[in-house]
Amino acid sequence: MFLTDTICAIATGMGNAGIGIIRISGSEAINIASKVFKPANDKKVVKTMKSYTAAFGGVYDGDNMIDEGILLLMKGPHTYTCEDVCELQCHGGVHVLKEVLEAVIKAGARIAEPGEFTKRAFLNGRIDMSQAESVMDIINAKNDFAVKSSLVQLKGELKDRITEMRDTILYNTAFIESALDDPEHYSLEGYPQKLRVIVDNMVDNVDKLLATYDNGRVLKEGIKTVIAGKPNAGKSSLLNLLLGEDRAIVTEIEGTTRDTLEEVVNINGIILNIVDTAGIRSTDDVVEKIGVDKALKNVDNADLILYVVDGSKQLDDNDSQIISHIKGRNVITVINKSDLDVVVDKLLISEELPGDIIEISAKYGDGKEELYNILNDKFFSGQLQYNDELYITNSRHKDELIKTRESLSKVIESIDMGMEEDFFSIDLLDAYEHLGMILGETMRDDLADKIFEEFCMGK
Ligand SMILES: Nc1nc2c(ncn2[C@@H]2O[C@H](COP(=O)(O)OP(=O)(O)OP(=O)(O)O)[C@@H](O)[C@H]2O)c(=O)[nH]1
Ligand SMILES: [Mg+2]
Repeated sequence: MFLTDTICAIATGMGNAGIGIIRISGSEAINIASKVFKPANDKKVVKTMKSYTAAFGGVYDGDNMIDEGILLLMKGPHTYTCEDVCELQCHGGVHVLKEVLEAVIKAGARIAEPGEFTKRAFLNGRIDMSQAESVMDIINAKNDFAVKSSLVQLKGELKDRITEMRDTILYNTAFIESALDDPEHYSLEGYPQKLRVIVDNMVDNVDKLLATYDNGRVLKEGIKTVIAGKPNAGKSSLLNLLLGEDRAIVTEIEGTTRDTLEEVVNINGIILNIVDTAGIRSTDDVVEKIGVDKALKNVDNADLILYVVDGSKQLDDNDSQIISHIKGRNVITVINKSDLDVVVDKLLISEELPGDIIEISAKYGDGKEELYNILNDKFFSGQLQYNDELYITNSRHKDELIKTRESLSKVIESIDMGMEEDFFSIDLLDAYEHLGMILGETMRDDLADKIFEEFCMGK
């Protein structure tokens, strides 16, 4: 990719819509726009338009008018890419947009690669990698939380915190270096103790960021939730209740659900990626056995297990097996069929599975609100608090923070072992590099390319 050429792409979705936007960015953007766009007002000339002004007119392929629309002209460096940017707002039909795009290409632009506009913003220094990634996160956001946490990141909150730590590291490595070079003016007397406090503090900060990851990821991507229990407990009925529609087949026959069934439910902003599974029991039926194995596999990978118990029956061997399988996991025990006589030994269950236990009737909907409240408490500690809090939601950032922490721990070890000061520098600089990876500063080009490739076209 060359930063010198001018790129273009359809920036809006490919479906029929009111308007569709072709975006052009680069040193030739205004020149190219002047070739394909003629203002309706004869007195207006594209090349002399002021930055951040618009004109109405015709879009042309040579002499042939192909659409009517608005040109929005923005001059660098105060644009998304820091380059000159022109946006042609045309009619939003797939065919017409393709025609306009072709005209723009004929006039000298090249089609942009996915994420290339954002990549230019990054390469031109307007945003760092964490901000670029947050742009993608906003586009892919599935709920309020995901948007809000990405906006915090886009504003540069993560960048600021990381930069602060990097500055501290740089200052200290420079100090060590100077002191070793020039012991007359800089004394290392008592310095390791001081450095230890500083590094401890940084480890604390890294840990705080890392601690937000699980919640952050779960809130952004949804909670991997598995409904599990023995046959006929009412698992599929519970899925239908949460979905508010008859999605899964429900019958009184044990073993109705044979395969897993996945659905997404949004409960007050919490996204549950729910899997309904086959009833777990020992069976000789080959097909059913595959379903049971799949159910167990899903249970093993879940963030949350909704363990459905048939409240109208005593616990049996199947229940004991399931209980021992899910012990110690994140479980909400759902005693179902509360509309019937509940005879199941709840005390025994809560001894085996401490944690939340609730009675519901999946068939009639009793207890649904209470289940929602439990979910709320579990994942938001009682309250939605995402105003300006910084969450780590990106696994790449998490991995780099873990590596940063490892390097910092080595510094502490070296200090405690009374090693020479230049040992500290090596690990401090490692931490510096890993933090730099989050910002994209110490990142290899191929990795940066990979990140931008995941973007959609036109962004
Ligand atoms: N009375 C009553 N019956 C229920 C309730 N929930 C489910 N049932 C009945 O229990 C039977 C089994 O329900 P399903 O939802 O198919 O149970 P399942 O756990 O998915 O069963 P499998 O797919 O076979 O593992 C059906 O006849 C339901 O109508 C409830 O809350 N009250
Ligand atoms: Mg079922």
